[in-house]
Amino acid sequence: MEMKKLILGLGVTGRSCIEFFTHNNIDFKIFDTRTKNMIDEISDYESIQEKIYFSETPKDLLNNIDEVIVSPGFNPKHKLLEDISKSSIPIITDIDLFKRSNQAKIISITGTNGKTTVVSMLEHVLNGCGCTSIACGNNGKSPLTLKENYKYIILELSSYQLEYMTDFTSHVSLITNITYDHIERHESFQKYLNIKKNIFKSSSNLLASNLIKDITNFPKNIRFFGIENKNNTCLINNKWNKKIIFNNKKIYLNNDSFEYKGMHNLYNILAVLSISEILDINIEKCFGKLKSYKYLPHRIECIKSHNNTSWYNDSKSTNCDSTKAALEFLDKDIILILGGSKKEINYNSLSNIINEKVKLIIFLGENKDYIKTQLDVDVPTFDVDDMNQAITLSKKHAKPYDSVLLSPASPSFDMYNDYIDRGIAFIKAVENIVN
Ligand code: UMA
Repeated sequence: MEMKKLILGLGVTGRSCIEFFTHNNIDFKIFDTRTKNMIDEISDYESIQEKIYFSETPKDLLNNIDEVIVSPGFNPKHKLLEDISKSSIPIITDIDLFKRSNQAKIISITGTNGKTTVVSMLEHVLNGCGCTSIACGNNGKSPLTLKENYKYIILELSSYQLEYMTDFTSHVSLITNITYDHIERHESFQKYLNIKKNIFKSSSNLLASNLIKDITNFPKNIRFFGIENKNNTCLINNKWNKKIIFNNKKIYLNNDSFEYKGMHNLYNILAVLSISEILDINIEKCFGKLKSYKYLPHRIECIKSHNNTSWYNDSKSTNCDSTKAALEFLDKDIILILGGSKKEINYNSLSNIINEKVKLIIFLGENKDYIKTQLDVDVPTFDVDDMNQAITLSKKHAKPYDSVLLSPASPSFDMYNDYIDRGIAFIKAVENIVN
């Protein structure tokens, strides 16, 4: 009897697997825990509907299955996945499938924050320096859908992907940073950290930020990047590079310089310079290309200045460290819109920076009370029910040279489809109310 593949989840990942198997004449079945009507654009799959199973697992689902491809968002505690784990059927990811069929050099990036920025910055620099490359993975583009050949494939990998990956082969692997996050899924920080460290298995060049040097035992051949505040020098591939220096706004190389957007982005820039050096790309050329990089939306994005008050959309922030980075970047007298859907986080780590820089907190989202019980702040607060109320209240309290910052330190799923949807709601409300 002919063996088949089983795809778990019909999102971006599952759809890219369908495309790949169809193109390669490989038979497959799909299972998604949701009901049919919960899945976007399901009508696209009418012609293969006999292959798709929704919500309930039929008894014979695993018959003739020789491999399972799991989507990152598929619940790891689902009974089916537990049964498969106990069986001898291998579980892999779309990334493993891709690696089987593509010979390009792989650069793998993970980290709690900054990974999408680093992959897009690196893509910009490599292409600008004549090395064809594309950023894909957790940034929303499955590598299985690539149609062209590239010299380098830059993979953004989440812990959800690294947890199930089997093929870790990479020319370069890098961790941007690791802080407390995704504990609901991984149960403890130690497990989350160990999953992230998987990225270094079978990698030729290992890189990480020096901020995480002491949090765990890394392999001996790892190289670090980072900064030293005392002498304003930069660390690239374990070497203090005296040619590259910085002050609180700009980074310099010889006679060239450009403004970086916050300390967290200085680290992202040094990550890209470190990788470029490993790839033998001239550092001056790489530095020059970084000057024309355009930061991604929804990350400390200044969307409006009105009566000398600046309005910032940082909807991408789903944990305390990214909100802390935004607060560090802005000058004080900030009106902070905080909160969203509940996740296990220690919000007290924001207390000091809030006391130092925030003049008013506006709580929006289902985790309002959870955050309040943890914060130790001496700042007035208000609760609101929707984005329009948040903006109306911010406008009322904003004075010239204040900043209004949406940086929720929380996921968006209580009120929005995702962080993009939440960021757009913020931008629309500002456009309508602030004029
Ligand atoms: N779902 C079910 N039942 C299923 C399968 C999925 O209810 O059987 C739900 C999940 O709970 C989730 C949603 O459907 O809420 C989507 O899950 P999915 O894994 O099928 O999602 P994809 O569309 O394939 O998107 C996944 C990544 N999603 C997750 O990790 C949750 C996307 O990362 C990634 O861009 C895409 O693959 C391509 O690689 C998103 C993300 O939020 C942006 N990532 C997390 C993060 O960045 O923090 C890890």
